[in-house]
Amino acid sequence: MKSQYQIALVGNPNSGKSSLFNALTGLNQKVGNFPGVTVDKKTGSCKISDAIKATVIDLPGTYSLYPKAEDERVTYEVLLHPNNDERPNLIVVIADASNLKRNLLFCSQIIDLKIPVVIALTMNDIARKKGISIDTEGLERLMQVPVVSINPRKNKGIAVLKKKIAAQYENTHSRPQEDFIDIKALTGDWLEDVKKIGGVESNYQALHLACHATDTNHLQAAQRIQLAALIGENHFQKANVQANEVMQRYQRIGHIMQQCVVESNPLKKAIITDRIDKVLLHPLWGNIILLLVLFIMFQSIFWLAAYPMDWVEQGFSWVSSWLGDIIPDNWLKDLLINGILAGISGVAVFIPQIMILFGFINLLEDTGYMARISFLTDRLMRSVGLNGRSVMPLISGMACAVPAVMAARSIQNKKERLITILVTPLMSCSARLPVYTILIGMVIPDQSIFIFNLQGLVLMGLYLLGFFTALLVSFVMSKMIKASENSFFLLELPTYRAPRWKNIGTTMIEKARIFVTEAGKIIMIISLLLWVLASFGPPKQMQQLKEAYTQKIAANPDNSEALEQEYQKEKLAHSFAGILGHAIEPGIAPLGYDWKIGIALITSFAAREVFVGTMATLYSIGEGDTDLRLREKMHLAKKKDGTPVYTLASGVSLLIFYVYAMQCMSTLAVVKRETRSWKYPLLQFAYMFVLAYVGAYIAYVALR
Ligand SMILES: Nc1nc2c(ncn2[C@@H]2O[C@H](COP(=O)(O)OP(=O)(O)OP(=O)(O)O)[C@@H](O)[C@H]2O)c(=O)[nH]1
Ligand SMILES: [Mg+2]
Repeated sequence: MKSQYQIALVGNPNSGKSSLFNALTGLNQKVGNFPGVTVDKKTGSCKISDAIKATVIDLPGTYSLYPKAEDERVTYEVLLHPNNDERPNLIVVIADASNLKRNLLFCSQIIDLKIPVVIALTMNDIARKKGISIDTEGLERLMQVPVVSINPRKNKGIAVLKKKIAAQYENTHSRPQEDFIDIKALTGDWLEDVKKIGGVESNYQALHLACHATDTNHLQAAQRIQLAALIGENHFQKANVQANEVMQRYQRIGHIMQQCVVESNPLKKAIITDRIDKVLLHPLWGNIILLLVLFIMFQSIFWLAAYPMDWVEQGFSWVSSWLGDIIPDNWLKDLLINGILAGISGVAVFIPQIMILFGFINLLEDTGYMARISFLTDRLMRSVGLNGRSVMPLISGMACAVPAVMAARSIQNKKERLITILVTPLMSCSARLPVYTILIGMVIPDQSIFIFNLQGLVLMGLYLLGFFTALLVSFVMSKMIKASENSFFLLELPTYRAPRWKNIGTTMIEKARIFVTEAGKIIMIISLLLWVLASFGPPKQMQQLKEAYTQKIAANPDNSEALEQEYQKEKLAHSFAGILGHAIEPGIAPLGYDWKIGIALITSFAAREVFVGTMATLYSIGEGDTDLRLREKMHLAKKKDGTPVYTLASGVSLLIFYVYAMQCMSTLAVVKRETRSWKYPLLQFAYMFVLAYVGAYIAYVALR
């Protein structure tokens, strides 16, 4: 890889880096209209010209080369780590033309690294609306690097950008000889010694080495000692130097702006975004609208999805009875219909809901409303020890906790980041949706209150329960964890944009595909395993059971059908799965669950959506009747004493268990990676389990 030409895309957050990355590579890196969408690096390849094939790397946005949050650190490492595999041969700095001054500050810092640079100006359309016009040629001359206007959202200007990149490639020395500002004057001549010790070429890189001498991990111990001595001798004041650096850069940028940027009466051009924000960020109306938006989202997950869900369900039950007719009776048929098909249909039903959920979240992100939610909720978040920025992980946690936990990287304060990571899995993710839906469908009556669907309201209640518990747990944790850092909330509010429906459509389909294949894989494996465990048992007992029922049926041939069903049930109860379920029954009986639910609880510790697959398999093996739908079979299920298994009490208790329990290996793994310790995932698992058990118990006792 290293021999290849490497191009890094860097720039301020939300400037369009990932959009450009997608335009260059044809990949589908996540794009969203708020700062902090990308939190990790991602590479792809791109043909720049006939001669050049390059590796392009998309990076998290950063405001300066002094990293404050974890995502900024990722970029910092790529650009400044001297012997890094990803160290670029060329940097494309993406600069937001509607916010040029601040973006040029970062450009100037990158230029001083003395790696060849091309500046790509994005958001020219927005700049134009604001009445800003930019003389790109003048800018090119004054910044002394190539500048090109592009619109990666619309795929415009990409060819010109490629040409400029190719020109840089052919003439790699066309970078400014002099620093943008006099860096050596900021520190003193000893910077030359820093360069020698660190083995770096540019003054600016040396300055960074001096600033990070103690906390950087790419220096040898000897180098570190030498640097520390040098810094001490010369009374190097990091903060002062940094402040001076930024001031001097802004001074020069001010001159450049005067020469090549014209703003026509900026006051008159209040753009639409400001007008919309007057309403959406209004202390009263803003919050009412926020609640309304969320409310519509939950109602539509239930309402809108109901029709396509019905079609999927009917389709599967049709396929399975058709297969039942054409395949001769044998164990393979049983495995196919009761094992595999039952498991798949169990999840496939939920595709419409998953798509609607992801579509909605995508809409919030794409329009720029997500950043407003963050702004509106900052006060609330702060009162429980979190930060307005925590809202983005929390909301994307409604889709899936894994990327959500990673999204917490953009939170600067370490304590707030940690707490956000610990509570994010309390947000109900899409994998819980199938469990919620099936249980709600069974124990909550399908009726309306005013114009609202009761089942939809309960669904929303479960999401709210998860959310408010997350706040409560944060509050408790913030009192327990000590922190010395200051907390502040700074978030740039992006311009509103019309959603790109095509993109939202693609995301919805893509997420559905991932859900089906990823969840499908786990469910398939577990269903197969479960089918084996549920179909076989200790041979001796199974044989006895078989003989007993053969005799019963022979003695009572009129009743053979009912007896056959009873036999199937007994067989399941005595199978290996049955034995396992019965073994844990005493532990879960106080919550109102039977042994079949016990099996589902065990299998869904790998991933929650397995619950439905497990139920589907258990009930099709135990009942043998393929015409009834899963929900109906579960509805008819009885305990030993003849009372129904799924009552309001046990149903709600189970719902609450699923709201709280940490049943997801992938999330635990990502928490381990992000916190770099086993302590936190274990803590998380434990506290969530306690919440789940106690919550479920209270619900069962209260409703019984
Ligand atoms: N109007 C307009 N919108 C653009 C342009 N380029 C990108 N966008 C939009 O700007 C938003 C941010 O784009 P991203 O590509 O996610 O930005 P990013 O720099 O990767 O952002 P982070 O990963 O958060 O740092 C998206 O809504 C894009 O559709 C442009 O030239 N004009
Ligand atoms: Mg990005």
